[in-house]
Amino acid sequence: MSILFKRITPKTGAIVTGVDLTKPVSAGDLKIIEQGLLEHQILFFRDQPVTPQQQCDFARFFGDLHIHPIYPVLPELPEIMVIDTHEGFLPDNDNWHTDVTFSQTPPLAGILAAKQLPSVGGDTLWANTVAAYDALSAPIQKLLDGLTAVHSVSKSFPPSRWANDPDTKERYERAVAKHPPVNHPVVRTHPVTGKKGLFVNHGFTTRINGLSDAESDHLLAFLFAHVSRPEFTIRWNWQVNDIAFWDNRITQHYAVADYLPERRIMHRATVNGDKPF
Ligand SMILES: O=C(O)CCC(=O)C(=O)O
Ligand SMILES: [Fe+2]
Repeated sequence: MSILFKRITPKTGAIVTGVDLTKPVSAGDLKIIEQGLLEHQILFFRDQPVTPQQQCDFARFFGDLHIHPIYPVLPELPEIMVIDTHEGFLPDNDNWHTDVTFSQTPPLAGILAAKQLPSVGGDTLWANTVAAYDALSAPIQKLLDGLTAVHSVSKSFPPSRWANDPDTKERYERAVAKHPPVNHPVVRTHPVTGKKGLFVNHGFTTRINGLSDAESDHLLAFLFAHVSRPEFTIRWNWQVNDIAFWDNRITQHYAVADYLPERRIMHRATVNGDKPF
């Protein structure tokens, strides 16, 4: 078997064939996949019924794994975050975001496996933030290049959802205390490819530093809308045992919440990343 990448759009996303993630993947194949991720930003693998342990083993080749401080995780393997959404646990990823940008060192990548799906719906979209940055005019790129913005955990994880429930309150309050708002560059340089991507997201970014409130609000609103233009995005219609692997440094994603009252279960392994520059 040799690994092949089939593009989904000209710049973003590819389907990978010729690899079985339920078996140890050779060092050579892992390198090919890593290169593919840099080229395509988001990779999709079909028919990969991985166990949580196999998912972690695959993810670990790319770096140490992150344990989410708020979201539910598997008790026996906390490196697996569980997104089990239904009428009793409502989806909250239906906004454009880059994962965990409330951290000083947001994740390098997310690896998401579809475990249980609604009969229809529950797609996920990804946006290529390099393509979005490249499409801006030179004067706007120049303006953004020197700016930083504030990212806050409570924008996507509000106390109204997490601090009122006695089951989640204590862990939530510890997470918020440990993660005060952080500053990141508005335009991030990819540490491997050197490409620049927009690094503000609707999920966590609250303010652009050095601007008035009105300037920050309007500029952020423009950038959030810009990054989600169809030209920079792909939409994935999941099958059970699909895996998506995205470069979290230069993408955003949006989980479409159109399937209630049906249930949807996803497992995510998350690879730690570096401080953005
Ligand atoms: O459930 C999904 O499709 C994506 C959820 C999400 O935002 C994530 O896994 O980081
Ligand atoms: Fe996410």
